[in-house]
Amino acid sequence: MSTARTAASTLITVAPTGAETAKADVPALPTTPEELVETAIACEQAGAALIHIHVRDREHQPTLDGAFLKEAVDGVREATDLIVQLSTGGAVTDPLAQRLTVLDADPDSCSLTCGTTNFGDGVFLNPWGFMVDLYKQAQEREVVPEFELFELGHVHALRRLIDECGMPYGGKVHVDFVTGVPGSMPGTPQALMAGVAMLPEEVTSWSATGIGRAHLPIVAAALSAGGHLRVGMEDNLMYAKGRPVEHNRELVARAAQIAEVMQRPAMTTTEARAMLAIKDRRTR
Ligand code: KMH
Ligand code: ZN
Repeated sequence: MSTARTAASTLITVAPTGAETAKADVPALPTTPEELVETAIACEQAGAALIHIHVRDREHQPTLDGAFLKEAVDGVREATDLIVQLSTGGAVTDPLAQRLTVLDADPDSCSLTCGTTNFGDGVFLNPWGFMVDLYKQAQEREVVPEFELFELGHVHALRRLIDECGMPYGGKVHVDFVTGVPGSMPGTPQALMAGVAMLPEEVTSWSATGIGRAHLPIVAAALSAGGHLRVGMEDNLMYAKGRPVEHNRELVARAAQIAEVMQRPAMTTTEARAMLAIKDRRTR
């Protein structure tokens, strides 16, 4: 593992909503534009520097409709200094062609999953041609991709992507290990460290998230190994045993607290923008 990748501070990404949880089951999930912006403001104050957004429609259903995406990007950008990242993964039922339209909403960053994976009872499709099309579109539009790695094979696919398509806009390569999805890479420090050991030299920073009960072990493992953190209700709905998350801010605040104790305090949005080479699209 390269020590050059270990930052003095910690990028905290918040993934507040996701596409899998129903609002009816978890009323605290931010699904309206107002709730999303309120969440973004609170999470920035608690230590987040990047927000990974999945948008819901007025019935609280996941959507990739361009108008809803643009509303979310503009709303969060106006109210905060957070790096605005749109999910291009959407829900497992979203067609690939529609997932390729996400960058029309002009985000700062986009997720780019490096291969197909089991996703609970479903399959999260990311064929090679889709990855290449999305990557080239991100390069052309100067959007910084975050490479999502659910499997060790995805690390190898990232190597192939860089070899065949070159470096991302800005010249930085940031990856996020998504661990603990049922049927995919387990949420264990051992699996995470295997992935970190395989990262291409071009990778300049990495973060990790653990789904469900893998949440805290992965926070601790990532911080110990020089990685950054992703937290939020997309990945984890329980703050502690028997205690549901009431607001995404709680997960961000706890991550910031642990990072502080580990002498790697939460990164400012300015530091995060520099680390990821984000193009400045802010209007205020
Ligand atoms: N909702 C999952 C099927 C991403 O945002 O790019 C995919 C996902 C990854 O959440
Ligand atoms: Zn996502």
